Amino acid sequence: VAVRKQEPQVGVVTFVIKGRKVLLGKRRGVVGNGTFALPGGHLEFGESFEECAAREVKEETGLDIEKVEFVTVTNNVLLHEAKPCHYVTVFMRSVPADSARPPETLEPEKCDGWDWYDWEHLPEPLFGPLGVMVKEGFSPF
Ligand code: 8DG
Ligand code: MG
Ligand code: MG
Repeated sequence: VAVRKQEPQVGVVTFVIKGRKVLLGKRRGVVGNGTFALPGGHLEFGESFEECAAREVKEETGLDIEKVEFVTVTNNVLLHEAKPCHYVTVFMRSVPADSARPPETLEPEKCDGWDWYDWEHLPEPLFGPLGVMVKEGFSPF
């Protein structure tokens, strides 16, 4: 059996902000199944963080975003997931280009659906890395 060397990967995830609300979706899959997380995914070769953020939000929700900016980076060693993994996660912030447009569930095998959630009343459980930040008092505003 060939054993693939495990290496850290780069995730880019985005707070899409509308007033005091953020866009979250319930994850499906081997990492963070059933938890609420930001739209995002893997940085592709040659991409800027801003490009990756906009691409992933578009692919996953159909929304276009503007004013994309870097917020913070965290190191996430997720050994207790169904598929153990290690992500350097880059958190970005943005606003929707059209605030009236509803998000679409474009990857139903990866997400149960997207919705806007008030920052003061976030759904539970949050996906591990996001939950830790929120518990520590982080705010994307
Ligand atoms: P891709 O094929 O579209 O590139 O990847 P994906 O299927 O959309 O990847 P993902 O799992 O949604 O995101 C990549 C990793 O980023 C994820 O496995 C762990 C890390 N990550 C965090 N926090 C968050 C978050 O809030 N949302 C998302 N989507 N990923 C996060 O550390
Ligand atoms: Mg993706
Ligand atoms: Mg994703």
